[in-house]
Amino acid sequence: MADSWVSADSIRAGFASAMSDMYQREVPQYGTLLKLVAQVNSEVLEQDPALKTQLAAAGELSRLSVERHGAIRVGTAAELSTLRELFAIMGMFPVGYYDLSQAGVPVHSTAFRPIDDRALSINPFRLFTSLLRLDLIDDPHLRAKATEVLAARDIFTADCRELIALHQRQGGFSQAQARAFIHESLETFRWHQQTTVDSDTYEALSQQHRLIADVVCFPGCHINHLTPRTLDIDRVQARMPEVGISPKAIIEGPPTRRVGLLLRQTSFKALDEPVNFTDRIAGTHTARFGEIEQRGVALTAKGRALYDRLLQEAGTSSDNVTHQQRLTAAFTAFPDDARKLRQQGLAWFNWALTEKGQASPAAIAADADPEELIDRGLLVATPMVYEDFLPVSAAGIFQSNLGEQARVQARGRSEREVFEAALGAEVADELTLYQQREQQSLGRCGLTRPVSQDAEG
Ligand code: OOG
Ligand code: NI
Repeated sequence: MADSWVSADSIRAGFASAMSDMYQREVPQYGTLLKLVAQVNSEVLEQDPALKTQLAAAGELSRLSVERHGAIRVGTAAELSTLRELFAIMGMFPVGYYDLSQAGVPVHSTAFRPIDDRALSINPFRLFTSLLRLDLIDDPHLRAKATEVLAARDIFTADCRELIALHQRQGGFSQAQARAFIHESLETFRWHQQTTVDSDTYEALSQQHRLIADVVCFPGCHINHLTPRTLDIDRVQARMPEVGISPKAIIEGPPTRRVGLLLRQTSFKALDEPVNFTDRIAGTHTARFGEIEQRGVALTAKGRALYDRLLQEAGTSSDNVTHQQRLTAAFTAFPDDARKLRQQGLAWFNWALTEKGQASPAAIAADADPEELIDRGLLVATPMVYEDFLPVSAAGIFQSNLGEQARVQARGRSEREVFEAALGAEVADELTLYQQREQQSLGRCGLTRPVSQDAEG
């Protein structure tokens, strides 16, 4: 039986595509955005054959059209740990810890995503998953009310829970079980117009923080955005108004570069959607939005520290042209050349033998200098795509979708241990994962030299 189980990769791909179909029906502007992104991506590839060749060689071309990330928010430890079990079935594991209270948002988070090269190149679907921090609600009565409302709901269908248990017993799913599992899982992330609270409770929670109302007042944890990956975010941003979408003013993250860094993102404002409260009063809720992103190279700790410093130095301005000029000026201090990025230990790369390299194994000594092998045409190094998130430094996206509101105060130490206890597992360290993948790629080329890592990072 075991060899006929459906692979986790194919369950993830099926789930990601079903989620995208559902969100297109729920939020038609997301469908419009997908079309625009697909069009811009195909134009970019047509105009830049070298990029096309590079992406194809890196196994990234095939994943581009299915590549998305999404975000969800849950209210309890039990919900989070069941999600961990559910996503494990799809080959998605918790990577990274994000303390959003630093950005004034009362949650902490991880990203469920595939971790190895093969799974990432098949379908890198990532879900940014936040756990509400009820301890950041000041009013004890309101905190108690929120706790009670959350305790009364089950965001998973009974069939979904049974399928998770079945998978744990069997160690896999048949085709029919995988289909049923995708169908049942989707229910957890569906939008509900009917809230679980009366209008006064909603208002009180919303006053505390809009995001608290978003997590507590609904029967499920609706997907709040899905984000396609574009090859030219400046172009998509410029053309969004042509298709009736008004983007936020500023593209977040680093400026345009020859070797793109980390992540650039922009979004359109959340929609006001009609909801019904349990006291039969009608209202609106604002949570769901659209976003696009352009992914660049993953940075080492040293590279990330430099990135954070330069981003801080550049500051923000309200108009995108000025903002991008300031970023570009600040980022002249960040090398924009693949070799310099490697030599200074700023970014991660995937190494592979060229045809010439494969044909001449004797030319490759285990302790050879990889840069020299590149010069001799035996080896290539491709920037490793950043697979994670930057929600704190891109706090503009959070804030633009939460409106002007008092920020919660970050308190005390990082709550990472609390988060991991709720999750029921440790989160993987993303830097370790990039380093391992780089090291493995060198190993496949017959090189044993350790990736040099600057400890000062
Ligand atoms: C998550 C926001 C994080 C991103 O792209 O940085 C995120 C949320 O709003 O729940 O999706
Ligand atoms: Ni996002």
